[in-house]
Amino acid sequence: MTIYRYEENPLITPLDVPPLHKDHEVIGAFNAGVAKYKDEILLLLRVAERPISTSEETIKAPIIHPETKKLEIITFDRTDPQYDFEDPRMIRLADNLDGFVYLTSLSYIRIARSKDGRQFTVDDKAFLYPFNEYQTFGIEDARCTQIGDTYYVNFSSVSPMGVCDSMICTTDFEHFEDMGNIFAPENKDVLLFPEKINGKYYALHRPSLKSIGNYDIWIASSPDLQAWGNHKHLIGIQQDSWNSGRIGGGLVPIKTEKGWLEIYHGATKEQRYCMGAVLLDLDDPTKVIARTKNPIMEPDAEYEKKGFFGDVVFGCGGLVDGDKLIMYYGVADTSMAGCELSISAILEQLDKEG
Ligand code: MAN
Repeated sequence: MTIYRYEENPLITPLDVPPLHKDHEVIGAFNAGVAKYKDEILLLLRVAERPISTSEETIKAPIIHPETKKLEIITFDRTDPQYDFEDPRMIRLADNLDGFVYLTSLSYIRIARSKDGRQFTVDDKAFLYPFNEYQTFGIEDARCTQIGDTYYVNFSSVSPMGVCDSMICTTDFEHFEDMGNIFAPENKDVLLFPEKINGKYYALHRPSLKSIGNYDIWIASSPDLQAWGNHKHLIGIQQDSWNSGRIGGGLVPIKTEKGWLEIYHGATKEQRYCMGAVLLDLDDPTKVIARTKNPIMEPDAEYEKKGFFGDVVFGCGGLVDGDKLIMYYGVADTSMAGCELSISAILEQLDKEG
């Protein structure tokens, strides 16, 4: 697959984003949802801020207090044997690595705007800042679907109650209407199809199973974008491959002559993240027509391999211009990059490998 990565990459780095909180540093501006609004391209950035560390011996975890709604910092002693500090993204219980305790940064959604798609200016304020008790650990990884004049934004709400999927809608990217949590924990990577199909809305979602089953992609439908049902397993992880650990929806599905083209992410058990493609039936997107065996994109450039959490390409949105897919994607849980791919080339790969 020929991928044209922009010369300006990474397009937005943490250095381009001044922190909103005093004594904090921005460690990530990544995994952005994408929207075309008026004459601008908007990236709905996930901005991660962490308290600046003042000592090597401690590590700090930021949370929004559920009652006071104020930012609080909890300090851990790095030598405390109760905890595991191996994963830079979180603090876990040493005797139960699945037992999640705190995140080391707080994420929220901030908008970056561009006229040419390469030079972006980041807003001074947040667009979506934790606003309820499901978001005390932050808001992450937005996907944005335009239906008519309304933009629906799906994102992960993270709190000690789990990671659930919430939705807001907006018509101006200034104000929004809260549409609540549409998928219960643990679930991530929710995105809406851009139109009704046979009278129903469709969404992809990714339940994160803890007892039986894998981190696979599911599909659900809804008459009104609120009540989601008819859940079906869409595609699963593949053993011994680039997507053996987990998969999840990536870009808003693209309507092509051959079917709905979904570009999704997949990771190995060691958490190397690539992008793959799956083609779904135009009239019934619960039917899979083809799926690429090999990824369409792998971490390759230096900025994709090295960062806060390296070896990650993570696309949450794109723009279509004829045969050209402009994909904006998070790199190494740190920055944003842009690239262009040919839609017909992706469809050819699906034809060959599917
Ligand atoms: C994983 C990673 C983190 C994220 C948490 C909570 O550990 O995706 O970046 O903050 O989950 O969603």
